[in-house]
Amino acid sequence: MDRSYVIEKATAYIKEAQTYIKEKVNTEYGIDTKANKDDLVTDVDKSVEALFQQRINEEFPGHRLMGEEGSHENIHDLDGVVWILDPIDGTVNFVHMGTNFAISLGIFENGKPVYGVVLDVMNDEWFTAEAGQGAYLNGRKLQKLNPVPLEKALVSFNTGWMLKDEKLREVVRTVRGTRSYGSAAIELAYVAAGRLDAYISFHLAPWDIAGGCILIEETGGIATNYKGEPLDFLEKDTLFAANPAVYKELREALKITI
Ligand code: 2AM
Ligand code: CA
Ligand code: CA
Ligand code: CA
Repeated sequence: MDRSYVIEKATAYIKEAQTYIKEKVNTEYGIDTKANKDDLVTDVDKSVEALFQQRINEEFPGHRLMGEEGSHENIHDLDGVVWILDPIDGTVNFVHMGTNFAISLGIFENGKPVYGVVLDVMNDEWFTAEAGQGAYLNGRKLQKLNPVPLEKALVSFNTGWMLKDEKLREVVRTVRGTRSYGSAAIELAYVAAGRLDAYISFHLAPWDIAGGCILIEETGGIATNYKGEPLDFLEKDTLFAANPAVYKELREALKITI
């Protein structure tokens, strides 16, 4: 695959999608629910995925798309080139807030991440990373992550998880602060950028993490499932992503053993 050409085209498609989403946000569009009443999908999510499908079919007929809004149903392996797309990550934020949502894209070749992008659409922050080339925010190179002690860490997880777990509540008392942004892709990008020191989720899909994981990798962070196993980009799973020092201390605090 001609990496720089694919990256150039991917960037153009994301820009096109960004322009489209900015036109649609704060207008009337169709909204449906999926797995439960709080699991939203809009016509805008679907149109963005369709845009990528069309562009990829035209330009890269040998590549495949694994997107949240339907195209993933055809993907059962990562052979060849696969674009793993979340057309809008943070749909609840898109609908309720009109901001704090992302387009997340990871391009994989034979199962290996080659390129990742998380675009915070309304704030125009482009987090990008090419395998082995470091990660960037709006073209500026992100620094390798420095060690942070757990007491000075900002840790992110959905507060709903905390209700179920005393160990997580204990962590809340230990760390400097907790945050929850409602977009896994943005939270991963923030860990890579050192804005957050850890992000935990108990239920994510490949398209939530495919763009962000390569950012973490390229800034020296660690991203595994909650058990500490390597991520699988074909299955839904838990996620534990962090600054390397925080990864270790936080897992000890949560008493996670494999
Ligand atoms: P989404 O907006 O693309 O659905 C919300 O905390 C984060 O979890 C978002 O990144 C959201 O992605 C993701 N998520 C994954 N599965 C979800 C589900 N079943 N319902 C709501 N959010 C989900
Ligand atoms: Ca969704
Ligand atoms: Ca998502
Ligand atoms: Ca989505």
